[in-house]
Amino acid sequence: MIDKDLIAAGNAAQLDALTADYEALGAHLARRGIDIDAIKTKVAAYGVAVPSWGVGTGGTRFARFPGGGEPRDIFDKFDDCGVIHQLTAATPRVSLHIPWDKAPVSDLRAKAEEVGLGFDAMNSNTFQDQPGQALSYKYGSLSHTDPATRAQAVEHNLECVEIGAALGSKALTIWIGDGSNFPGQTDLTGQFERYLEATAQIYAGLPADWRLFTEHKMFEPAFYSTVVQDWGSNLMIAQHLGEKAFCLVDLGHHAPNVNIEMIVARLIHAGKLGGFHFNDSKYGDDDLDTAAIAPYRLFLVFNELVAAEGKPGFTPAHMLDQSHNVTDPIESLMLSAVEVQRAYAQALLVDRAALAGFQQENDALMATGELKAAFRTDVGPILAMARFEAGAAIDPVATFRAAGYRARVAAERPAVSGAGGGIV
Ligand SMILES: [Mn+2]
Repeated sequence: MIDKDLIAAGNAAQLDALTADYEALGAHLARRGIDIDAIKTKVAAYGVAVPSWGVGTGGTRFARFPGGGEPRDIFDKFDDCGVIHQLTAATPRVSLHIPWDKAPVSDLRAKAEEVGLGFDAMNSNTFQDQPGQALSYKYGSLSHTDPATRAQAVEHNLECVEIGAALGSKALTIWIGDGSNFPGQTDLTGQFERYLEATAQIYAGLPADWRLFTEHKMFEPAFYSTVVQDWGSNLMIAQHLGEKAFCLVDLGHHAPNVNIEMIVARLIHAGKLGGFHFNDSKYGDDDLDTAAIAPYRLFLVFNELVAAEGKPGFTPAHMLDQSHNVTDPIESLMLSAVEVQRAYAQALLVDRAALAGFQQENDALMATGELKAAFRTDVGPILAMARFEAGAAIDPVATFRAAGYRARVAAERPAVSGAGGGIV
């Protein structure tokens, strides 16, 4: 972890400037009828989960260039995730991936407690074969034509639930690579029905207070069709399974230019929005850093979420899901967590009564201007002040670099190669 004195020293050097910026922004927001401290309180209570696989250097479908000091196992990953939360106070939970993160439950619990983190949704893996696995997922898992292969995939998911229940997780996220690469390769209807039947068996094994998240994805690794291709298929699945089943929206899993905030609105209407995998994309499932490409789109998603705040049972799960090829994963994840917080804070600034009035009067110009006014407000001082008051770093990246953490773990952790990327 990072030395507390180092964080304090960095903060002390920046506190006067931050205080001046915060007060200036507070005066500006007060003129708009907004209490800056109320926004700060909501931001401080907001958290986004970090995926365990995100702290390793990811890669593309073509290659992986390992970075220094990459985590060797889940315990190293917990250390890295602990640093992210220590410096941002924005990532209180880690999302585990089985089997990549498999370890004795008591050891996992002890490590999480040591670094001050909780457990978010569990992630199963039937999109690749593991050593010693009896039946291959080459031609599918939960939707495979062979009943024994489907049963194996169901069994794996139930094991993930069992491990998660022992850890204190409350959700299972399923993403499968099932689909087809050629027209005619599969019976599109039969494959979907086999998936529904298998997933219902997983659903039946969920503890009473758990949620099941299914994640749609338009393409990759199957390039002609995927079983859970889009939010429509996903909604059918959630409605078929029952009240504990919800749809998970990964921002990169749609066709270019798809209106994701409208999908979010529709899933909210249906009571089936389970949560998010935040990342950004230019072309496909690029898994770029959140808000690196389209920060306004992220804001518009949060605009829908803030509008739905307070609805009964509306508690979507928020997680980052990125692949870091050319940056330090810890730095990317810290900044991405801050970007998600930023979109949330900006969305909180929208005058919802004014917006509703403009919409009612069909005043498109003023309505869109209301959103732009919120988006263009620099809420950075609110986020930094929330971090400072939580004992985190006013400038997380500068503090991380000053601490020399990467060099330190690089000396302890031997260089690793290929395995365990993770673009889902
Ligand atoms: Mn994802």
